[in-house]
Amino acid sequence: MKQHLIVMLALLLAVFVSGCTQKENAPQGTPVSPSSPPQAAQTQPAAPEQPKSAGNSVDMTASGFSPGTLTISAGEAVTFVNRDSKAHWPASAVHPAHAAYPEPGGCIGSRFDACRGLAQDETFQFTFTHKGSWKYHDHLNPGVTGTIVVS
Ligand SMILES: [Cu+2]
Repeated sequence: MKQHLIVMLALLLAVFVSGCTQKENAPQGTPVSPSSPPQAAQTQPAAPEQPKSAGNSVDMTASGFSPGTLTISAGEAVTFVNRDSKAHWPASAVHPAHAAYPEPGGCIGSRFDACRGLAQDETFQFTFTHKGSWKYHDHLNPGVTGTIVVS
């Protein structure tokens, strides 16, 4: 009887040992996956989005608006800059109603209106959403005019 038990134990031991060896051998047979290449520079730095108004500006000087005609795309803003020592007031044509630009609001006839004289170096920015050729003037010098073409 004892012999039988010993044989059983020996068998169990043999199975146990072979199990261990198989476990140890397994990794050697499996292909080693190549380590992933190092990530090249996490992500491309996103270029900062330029404001749409970049570059669209009209200077107001003693000799009028410069440029006299400025062409932009719908949705872009234009910055009117007073480069003169005297005040200037950019506003939509036609003086005195100021209603040519078809966007209600503002102080007289449309939203395209600075609503006051701008002192030297002061600016007025307006975003044009309506396509068309929009004349404007200096409300303090109504004979001085300019045009914004919105395409
Ligand atoms: Cu006016």
